[in-house]
Amino acid sequence: MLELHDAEEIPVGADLLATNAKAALHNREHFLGHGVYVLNLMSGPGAGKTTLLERTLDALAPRYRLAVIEGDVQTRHDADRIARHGVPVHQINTGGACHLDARLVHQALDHFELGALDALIIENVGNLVCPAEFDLGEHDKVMVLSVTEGHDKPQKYPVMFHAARALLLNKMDLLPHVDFDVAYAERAARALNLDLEIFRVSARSGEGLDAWYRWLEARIGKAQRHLDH
Ligand SMILES: Nc1nc2c(ncn2[C@@H]2O[C@H](COP(=O)(O)OP(=O)(O)O)[C@@H](O)[C@H]2O)c(=O)[nH]1
Ligand SMILES: [Mg+2]
Repeated sequence: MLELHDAEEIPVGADLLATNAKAALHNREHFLGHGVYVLNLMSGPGAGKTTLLERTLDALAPRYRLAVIEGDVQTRHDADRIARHGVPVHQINTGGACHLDARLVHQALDHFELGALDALIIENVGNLVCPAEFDLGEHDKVMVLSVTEGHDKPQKYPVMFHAARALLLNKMDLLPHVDFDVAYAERAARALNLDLEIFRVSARSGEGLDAWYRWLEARIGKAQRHLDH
């Protein structure tokens, strides 16, 4: 029974990823062609992606032309939150899938004028497994892990931490109330990904966010310099 299941699943999965890789390549060509930096924001549900995004938009929107794609299984709650910050936003509902894929993102691009943007931020569906496996054509994947989720998550969900260029350790304001060993979590994450940039932040208090904004500005600047050459 198990063998039959495996034999059926593996080719389907491989085919799906190959199809996604082609669509991701196509997206990347669009992004590079228009000089727009694209970030794929990933975490488990409730880690604080939308809250961090709202603060980031307020901090960077005066200097950069930004837009957002929101991914959720259902509802447009997050798109409504983002729209209140005066930034163009499009909501994707996957209807059940636990991640965005490159084709869904490509369809969403029709709602934006890419050439008029400096950066596009994609908030992925809240999930610690699937999003990391689907390339969207983005420049960077950034992960959020909140201190309420437990410091063992890098070891339990290694693919996410391996794929990310930066990690936001969020909800630091709650640290006195939870048993979360920050040094342990950071060591475990860096064991999977030596070059991982880690920011200790609180989307509530604003702690640590300036360093995150500076990093993001540098990444946007680098993408724009590539266009100039
Ligand atoms: N205490 C605290 N709560 C936070 C922080 N960031 C987000 N939250 C709360 O966590 C919940 C989930 O946040 P949300 O941004 O919707 O998470 P998402 O599902 O990852 O987009 C909300 O109730 C937020 O107000 C933080 O830094 N500190
Ligand atoms: Mg959200």
